[in-house]
Amino acid sequence: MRALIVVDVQNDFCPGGALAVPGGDAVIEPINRLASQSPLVVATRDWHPADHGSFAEQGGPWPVHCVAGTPGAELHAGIDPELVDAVIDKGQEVGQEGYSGFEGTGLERLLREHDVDAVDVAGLALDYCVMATALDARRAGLEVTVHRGATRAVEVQPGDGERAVERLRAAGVEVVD
Ligand code: VGL
Ligand code: ZN
Repeated sequence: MRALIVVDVQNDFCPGGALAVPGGDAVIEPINRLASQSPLVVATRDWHPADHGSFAEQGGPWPVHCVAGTPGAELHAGIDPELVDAVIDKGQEVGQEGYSGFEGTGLERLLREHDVDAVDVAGLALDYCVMATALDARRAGLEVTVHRGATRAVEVQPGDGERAVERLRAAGVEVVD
């Protein structure tokens, strides 16, 4: 059985959000298309406490973003909620980055319960949470396909998106357009 993992398509990662990924909202249409063809769709949310260690005011690298329960942490309204079967929140521990949807969550168990052996991965951001989630899916022994056209990279450093693709391929992840 296949599943689609929709990574962090939240208001704060889309244009106008606190940690906007350039062109972040361009992933919505292709994701809805993938989701409409997928038997199981799991959406992850970055879901941080207000004093999360990744925030600049705590000495971390990022502006405050995706604080649990705030509008910025909601899934973008363009993602068709009818197509989403489950939502997995991550990054809830102050001291854990929580880039991967598998880190400290019930995602692996959920996939096993549904006999998932292959996952499609899309969403935001390619060079952080999409990459970390896809790499962990490989480590969990799943067949993994990242749909690049349904992702966008933050590119803190130019080229980070391309480097993420190289790392993914080196780990045995299939990266398609
Ligand atoms: C993400 C930076 C900080 C992501 C999450 O979803 O890629 N990036 N938190
Ligand atoms: Zn975060």
